Amino acid sequence: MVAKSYKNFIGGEWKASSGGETFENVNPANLKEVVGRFQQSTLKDVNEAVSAAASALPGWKKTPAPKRGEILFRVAEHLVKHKEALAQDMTREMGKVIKETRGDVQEAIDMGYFAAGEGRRLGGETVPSELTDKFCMSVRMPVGVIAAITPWNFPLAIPSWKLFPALIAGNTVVIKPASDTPLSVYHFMKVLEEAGLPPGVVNYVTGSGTGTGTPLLDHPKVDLVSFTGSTDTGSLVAQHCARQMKQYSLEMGGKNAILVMDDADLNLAVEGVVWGAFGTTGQRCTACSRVIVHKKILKKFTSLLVKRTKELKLGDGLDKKTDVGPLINGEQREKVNGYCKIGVDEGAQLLIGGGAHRAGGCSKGVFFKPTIFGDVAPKMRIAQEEIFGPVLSVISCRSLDHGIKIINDSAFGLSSSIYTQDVNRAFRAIEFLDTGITYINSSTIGAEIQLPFGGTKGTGNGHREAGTAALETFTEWKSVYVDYSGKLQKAQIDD
Ligand code: UN1
Repeated sequence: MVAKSYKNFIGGEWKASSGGETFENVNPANLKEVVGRFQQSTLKDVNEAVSAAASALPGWKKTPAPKRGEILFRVAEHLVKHKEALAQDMTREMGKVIKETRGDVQEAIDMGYFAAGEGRRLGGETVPSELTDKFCMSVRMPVGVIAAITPWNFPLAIPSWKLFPALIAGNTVVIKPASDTPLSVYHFMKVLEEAGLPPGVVNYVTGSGTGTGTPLLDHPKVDLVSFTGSTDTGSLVAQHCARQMKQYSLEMGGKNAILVMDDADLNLAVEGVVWGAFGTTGQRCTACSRVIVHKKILKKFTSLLVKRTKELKLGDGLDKKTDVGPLINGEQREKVNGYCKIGVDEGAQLLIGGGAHRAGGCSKGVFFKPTIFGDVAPKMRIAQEEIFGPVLSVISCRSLDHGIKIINDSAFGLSSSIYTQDVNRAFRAIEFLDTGITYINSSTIGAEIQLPFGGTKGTGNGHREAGTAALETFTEWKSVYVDYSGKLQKAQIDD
């Protein structure tokens, strides 16, 4: 069967790339299945997309925010209508299990409704003036044209975290999705069109990082770049933006940890660790890749953990019985495999997994065995570097403070968790864990959209996505002073 070809969306029209080239999007559970062909966009396509976004900006900015909200509400309604079809296609292009792709679509729906409501708030401040007959307030203004560069692990949710808040605030957008998952964002564009978003408000160009992404970053009419992806690429984004003094928000890596104390409900903790480490095949920024276990329960916890991990069933994510789908592509499998070798060389003990999985119909795809290393020292590379695969390090600790210290000894600071029945320990962990998100008696994954999402240290550059915090990224403050005294009043000047 010839794979369907998908076009770019520019200025409200579906267009082939000016260069005439396309690339393949394949199913990681079966590399022979081509999910679709997408445009290899050129500098010319990018220029056209940015011009379309710039032309649409005045009209969209002028549209009252509650009206923008009504359109976004309709977008969310259409996402609800197409949820199952979107989830099925997402599993085909990305591999994660169908329950999780439904969750990914749901996260976009949640964000749509949330942002739509924000159209009737978009709050600023009114504060007193130091002078009589003078009124002071701050209002939010859009930043301008936003370039959204999105990853493959949350093919719809993460684009929605960028588009909905950007749009409600009155910005226009050009989005470039990851080349492994352009189909989910294509469907998003169809939904935006169906919901009546005016032409040019959102534009979609697919293609490679260098051929499409870099020209987009560098386009002088792009005012802000919102990026989610690897730390290496994030650093390049920052360098490119800095040259033109552009704004940028970066959401990058994690080395998230769960601390299991000696008073924890061990079965609950095992479930949380397994879900955090092997859900989405470990390919979440929030994935749990370190579990720090109190030495008193280390042996028991580890044996329960390995036992539970053995039960996980690998396979095609569309099969309802599958717990763990494939990795995204062969390159990623090489990387994960390389880290397993590093772990063995560093002297960690391989407890389960450690290599590709080809049995039981998995030979056609990019599967990897859920892997656990024991006897991991906190400074080992497998305990410090982001692997982005189903590889978990078990590290022992002596106390709460020791556990917290190990967790904080990381270049990243996205998500953390503690399992304990002791409220004092829980609050101490909330206070001292240096991460943007902390869970108590729950895994490191599963953030909800109404709270800020992001991390400290190398995870980001101080911005947060989601919640009302996202508005800080996508708006500029304007402070307004209204003097109704009818005379020249001078602030800060003594009479
Ligand atoms: C990501 O991994 O980049 O908190 C996003 C979670 C999801 C989002 C993850 N709601 O795990």
